[in-house]
Amino acid sequence: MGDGGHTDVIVIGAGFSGLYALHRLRSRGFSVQVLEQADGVGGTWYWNRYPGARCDSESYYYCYSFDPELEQEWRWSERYPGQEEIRGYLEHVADRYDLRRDIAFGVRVERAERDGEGWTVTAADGSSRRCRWLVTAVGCLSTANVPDIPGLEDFAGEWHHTGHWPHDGVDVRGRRVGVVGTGSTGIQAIPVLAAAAGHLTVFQRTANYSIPARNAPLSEEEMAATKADYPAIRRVQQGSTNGHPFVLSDVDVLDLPADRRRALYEQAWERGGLRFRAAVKDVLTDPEVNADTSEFIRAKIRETVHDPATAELLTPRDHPFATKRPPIDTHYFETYNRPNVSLVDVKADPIAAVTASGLRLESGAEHPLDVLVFATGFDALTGPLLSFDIVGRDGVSLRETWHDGPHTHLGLGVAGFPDLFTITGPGSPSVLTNMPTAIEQHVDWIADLLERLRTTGEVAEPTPEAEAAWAAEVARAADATLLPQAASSWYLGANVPGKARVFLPYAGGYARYRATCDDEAAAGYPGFGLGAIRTNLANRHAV
Ligand code: NA7
Repeated sequence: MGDGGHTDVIVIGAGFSGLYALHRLRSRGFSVQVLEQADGVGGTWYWNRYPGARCDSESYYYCYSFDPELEQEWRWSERYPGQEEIRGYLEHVADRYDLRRDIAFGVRVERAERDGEGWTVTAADGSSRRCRWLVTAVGCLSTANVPDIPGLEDFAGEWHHTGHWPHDGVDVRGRRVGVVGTGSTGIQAIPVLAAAAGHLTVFQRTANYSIPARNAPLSEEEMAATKADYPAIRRVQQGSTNGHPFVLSDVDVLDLPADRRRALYEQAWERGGLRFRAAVKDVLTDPEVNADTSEFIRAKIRETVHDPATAELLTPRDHPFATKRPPIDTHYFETYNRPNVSLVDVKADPIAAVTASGLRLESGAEHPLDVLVFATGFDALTGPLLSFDIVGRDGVSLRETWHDGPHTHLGLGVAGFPDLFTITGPGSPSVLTNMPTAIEQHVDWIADLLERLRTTGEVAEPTPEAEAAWAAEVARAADATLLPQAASSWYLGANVPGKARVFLPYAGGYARYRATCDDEAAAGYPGFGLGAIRTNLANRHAV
């Protein structure tokens, strides 16, 4: 196919990041083309349509903050937004800011190659487009991880990964359903599937901590109070560790007498959601505090699940609370009290094969199934960037460059890949924060840098020294927490066989990260090979 044109910027992806990048860059006078493989906007929220799909951040702050009018006009219906509502919100944003005219849907990028002073982007349909600056907005959790289990092709029933759920749903009524995986996704889907299925079998490898979400409809009064308070809410988010609008507790739980400590935990449990973690100071840095909190949650599991053997199997003992992504749920543990739900320990007796009629374990035990659901997660952070070819300066691919693990400067750019910017790339706080907050910060920062590049004609490319220093800081920040203790966590890339074990997101906190990015900009972007602006211009004139 012929030439698809030339724009200042090509943005790959039309989820939260891509939509905002288009809006922000266009408002700064750049011509922008967004390429999106789906036939609609939404990114993660376009694809993840599994039953119970819902955000763990609360709706009033899992949204854009760039336009106060948008904040005032949108009405969220529940404490946590469901998938359809988030997709509706993003469609509204696309319409409201007239974004669709610069988005090409159904275009799957296969290759992006550095080409002279710009990039050539080639799609699966053979079309190619050129730009000066390439911005990836491909998300962190968009490359499905389907385990390589022998025999899957022989399964006579239907199987689905939760991240590619059929758009017209899956009828599980009266059928025998199996779910593999008890991460955030499995924990959301299991109660909803159990309510409809004839029988649900959960194949659990690792027991997980989960906190009740306490989802509920939002009243007019609550919504009005939030809308009146938005400027203050946004200020708290900007100064926070995780981009959430709540302040972390300053109470040392271990100094409290037993009854007050218990009351603190109970109150946090009642409030529910990710606020539970925020109520326990140092829970991610102090092993003793974490052990105490973990024990509280284990006791809750025992209280909730009637059958003691099932309760024990559901009790996490191999990693501290919140060192893997902490799920939140609606009646997850209660679901195991249903007569149509059974739990199978596939750590003790691993899955050996998929057969025509179901799953077979290593012991030879057979579990007949009509529907098999893989809630087995994603090749996180690097997967989306390596799912197509990005070829930089000197013909070197990103895949080769990151063979031993990703290295970036600030999660925003990669040495050897001039004028490429990676929104929420590895090494940025991304998945450890409220994503829209992290995304807006990245896009605004990139937009400022592009304005400078447009004026000066410079090329931005991280220096190897800056990357090495940032890698050291990412490792230091992770090591200052208990996070690396969860050996099988996707934060470490450990969920994908053969993937390099590197702690992927930046755990130093959103506010600290933002300040680091601001310092980089104020210094004239030295980590991106640029100098103080006056020196550069003088050099250019001298030439
Ligand atoms: P996760 O958090 O990666 O969870 C995947 C689950 O699937 C987890 O329980 C895994 O067990 C399990 N798993 C993966 N492969 C297998 C095999 N081969 N056999 C048995 N069990 C397996 O993905 P989610 O989709 O739940 O969540 C991802 C993020 O999306 C979430 O954190 C939110 O940010 C949104 P394991 O723990 O590895 O033993």
